[in-house]
Amino acid sequence: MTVPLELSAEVSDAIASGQGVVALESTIISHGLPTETSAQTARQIEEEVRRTGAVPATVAVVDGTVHVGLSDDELLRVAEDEDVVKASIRDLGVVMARGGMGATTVAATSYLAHLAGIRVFATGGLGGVHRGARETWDESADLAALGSVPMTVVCAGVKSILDVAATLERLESLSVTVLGYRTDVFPGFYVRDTGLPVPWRVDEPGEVAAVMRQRHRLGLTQGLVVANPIAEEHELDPDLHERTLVAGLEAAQRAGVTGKDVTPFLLAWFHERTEGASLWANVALVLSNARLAAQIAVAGRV
Ligand code: PSU
Ligand code: MN
Repeated sequence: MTVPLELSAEVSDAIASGQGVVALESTIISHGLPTETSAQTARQIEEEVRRTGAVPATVAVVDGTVHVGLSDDELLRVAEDEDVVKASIRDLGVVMARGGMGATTVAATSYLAHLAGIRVFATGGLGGVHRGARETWDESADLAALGSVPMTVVCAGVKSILDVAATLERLESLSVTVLGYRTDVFPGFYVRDTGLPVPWRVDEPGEVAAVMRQRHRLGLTQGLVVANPIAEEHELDPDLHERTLVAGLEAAQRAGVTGKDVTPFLLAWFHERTEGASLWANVALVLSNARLAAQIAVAGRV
């Protein structure tokens, strides 16, 4: 076996002994949150997983090697180094060949965590179909990865900056299972309710684990999305959200931002224009997803 993964001792022991493990992405650390606080937030997310009885496995490419489970020094570099690139699946081979630093997206993290034998992954919001995709064809590689990697991804829904209805349609086409966690409506990251129904509702982590078990028996290769709405007290005011979004989309267009830079641009726009409210919401929802993912990982132990 020559799978080029460097597992931390903690993660490797946890996988070998069947302990619950939760994969965590690193794009959110390098490109999704302001640099001043992102390392601290990344540590908090890992701590939340540990507190719930599972082992966190943050994924990133460090000096050309894929790491599953980072040391504090590595985590700090991913959070703060200027030369860390946002790495989706298409970028992995290049970053590795060049010995570079890569922060893995939902797509790349799902793929690598699956290679490592991990079954549950927590993030903030999924990528999806961008607004205006009919002209730009901008659709996140997260969708194709969800369609081909059997990973359970706990998220706060799809980022509200996207075309949520179109994203749900694509998830259906790709045969991705979508579960609403204690909700009948699909959540939209900063906001609890996008007005769109979820195909299925579950109310306990054990129900998710039961679904995972049956899907595994069938040999299904698609992903499972667990949509966990942001807590009511952390939700962004829907009016502020709408105003900020409209202005942000206009600004992105004026500045000629395209491709992989769109999502980081809009997230930074929100963090700057909402006086920290969106940042607060973002951190709160990721912590909540980390907790739920850990509960699912623990419930899914055999
Ligand atoms: N959700 C967040 N913050 C982020 C992202 C998602 O709360 O930074 C990142 C994820 O890594 C996701 C990526 O995979 O944005 C999607 O980018 P794109 O739309 O370019 O595929
Ligand atoms: Mn894109």
